[in-house]
Amino acid sequence: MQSQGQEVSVSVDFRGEIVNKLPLLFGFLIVAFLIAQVSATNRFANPGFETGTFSGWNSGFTFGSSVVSESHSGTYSARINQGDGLYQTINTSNVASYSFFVKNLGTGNSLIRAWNDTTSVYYTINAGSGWNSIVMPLNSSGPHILEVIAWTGSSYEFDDFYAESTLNPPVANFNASPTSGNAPLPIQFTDNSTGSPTSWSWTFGDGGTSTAQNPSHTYTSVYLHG
Ligand SMILES: [Ca+2]
Repeated sequence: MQSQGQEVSVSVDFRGEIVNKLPLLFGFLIVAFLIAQVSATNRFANPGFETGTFSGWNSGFTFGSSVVSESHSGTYSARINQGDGLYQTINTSNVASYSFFVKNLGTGNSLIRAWNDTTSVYYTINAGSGWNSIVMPLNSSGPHILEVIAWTGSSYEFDDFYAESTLNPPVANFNASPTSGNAPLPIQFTDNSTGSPTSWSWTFGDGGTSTAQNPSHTYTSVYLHG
């Protein structure tokens, strides 16, 4: 029902992990670890609310919405009256859900409506229940429209919107060559992870670490790693 929206960056924040057991090296077992991660720089939290405005959000209806100083966290939250809504478009392919907190300010249990790319999902928010945590699954690859509407009841407050990425998480994988030899032994580690990781965290088992994608590490002495 929305024909336009602002694009914002969205976050991704997850990790995969694998343990690769190298063959016996110098007669001892060396274990190297790789954690492949996707950058978390795109995560966003209720943009605009904490500045006291709706910056970054579009209101599909013009009546009744306000940013108020009562808040779930930070300084402000968004107050939405019945029939009003908020939405924004996030142009990313790596978001599996978004989450937010909502409080029913009315006296009866009532409904909010959220959009999950293809259909509306209704959540009953009980009066007097305080802040409710909602996780809204998304079911397409994006871009996504994050949308909430105060469907029935009187008014609600919303706060702390997060886009969460668990879709297509990276799966860490790597190989190493050579896997045996005399010290000092330089070993080339090659990242074979899937899921387009943007950062890597290597632990070589002898106290050495690296954040390079394809690091070389020289084992200078025998080291036993449990
Ligand atoms: Ca807040």
